[in-house]
Amino acid sequence: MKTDVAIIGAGPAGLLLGHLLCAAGIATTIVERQSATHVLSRIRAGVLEATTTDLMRQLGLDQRLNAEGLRHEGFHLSSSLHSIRIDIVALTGKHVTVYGQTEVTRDLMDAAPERGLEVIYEAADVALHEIESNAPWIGFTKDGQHERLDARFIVGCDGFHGPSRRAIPESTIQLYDKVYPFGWLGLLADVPPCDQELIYTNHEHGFALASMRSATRSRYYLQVPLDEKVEDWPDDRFWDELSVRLGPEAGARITRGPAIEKSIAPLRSFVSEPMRHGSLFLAGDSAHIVPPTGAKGLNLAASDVAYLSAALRGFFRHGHTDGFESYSERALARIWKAERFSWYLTSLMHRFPSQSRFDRRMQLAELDYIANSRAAQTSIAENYVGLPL
Ligand code: RFL
Ligand code: PHB
Repeated sequence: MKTDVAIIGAGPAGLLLGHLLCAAGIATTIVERQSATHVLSRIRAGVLEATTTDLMRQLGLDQRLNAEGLRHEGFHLSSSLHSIRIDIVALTGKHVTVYGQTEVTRDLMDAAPERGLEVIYEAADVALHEIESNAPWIGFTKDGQHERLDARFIVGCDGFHGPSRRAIPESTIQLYDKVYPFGWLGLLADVPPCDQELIYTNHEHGFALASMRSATRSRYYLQVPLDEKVEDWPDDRFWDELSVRLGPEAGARITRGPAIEKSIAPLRSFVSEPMRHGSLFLAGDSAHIVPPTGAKGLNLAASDVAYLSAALRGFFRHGHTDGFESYSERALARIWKAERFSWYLTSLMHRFPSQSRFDRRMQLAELDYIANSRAAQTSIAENYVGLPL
């Protein structure tokens, strides 16, 4: 098999990039380890920046997003002493859209066959070869057969655990890593959300987030210790704890219902740079991870592929190499700022096991400052809606 660009991974980064390249007439094949059903069963991001919705619009794949996406004009930061509404539209002129990552992925997957984007699911043992040459290739096993996919470029969109980043010689990359001493226990339920907007709260028991997927589907998260087990959190325990952490007002508006999904995700900040080695590019979670507190992960994957698709178009249409030579630097400039914002919001809103009385007063002073400063609120809002490309 032969193609121009071979993409590893059919998450949002791989599918978005595949569609953008296909639309530019660049032959593209995606190789994915899991089945399509499995990819769609992962419940992840919920908040889309304009960068991300613009790409769906550019592809003409925004019909369902327009019909079902919820326009959010603000969100709340709260603690026992504060209830701060960040009015993102008043502060930045921009809004965000609540539309699940699962739905973005479904829209991209459904449109792939009719647009000539080939996606090979359930490909095992994916391995990268000759990435330092101009003729790299991917080896994999499909239905027990060994396959070889030749390409001009390989793009690793295979998430944090995929093989692409590991194919780059260690001596040529720098890794930056921060692991937080807690995780998020998430619950999805078909009940109306407790508020029209998202609430991020810092309670003495730990962080909680009230989010949603629609007017009838809620998504909630609780900060839990890293060794916590989902089995120890029957639905009733989750709802009880959530109503304590959200406080009497929002807590009283919670509608309880059976969990459709419940899982624990660890929190981490991670960057691997540069994001190119020879004919291999990295995009999305394969190169960087943010803790979910700023809702930046999926949106960074989208901005990476916006830069990379423009660079590859320049190469295949006009033979320009400057775009792909500067890809890593351009993408990382935006990534590091999203890393900063996600780390900042995580540090502000969580209870750390090692937190001293002084650290706690710093959180309270910061929240007090935000509550009373338009400048501080503007800084948070402009990061939340997404920095310019
Ligand atoms: P993905 O989605 O992990 O997709 C990678 C794909 O690569 C495949 N793969 C392989 N394929 C072939 N061979 C191999 N050996 C392979 N190994 C892996 C995988 O099966 C998979 O299909 O990475 P991508 O595309 O870079 O997308 C990144 C986003 O998924 C991620 O950043 C976000 O979900 C993060 N995130 C959020 N981001 C936001 O922008 N807004 C949010 O509100 C938000 N909330 C969240 C989140 C992530 C969470 N978790 C579970 C970590 C909330 C949570 C709880
Ligand atoms: C979500 O709805 O899953 C969600 C929303 C906002 C975040 C993280 C996750 O910051």
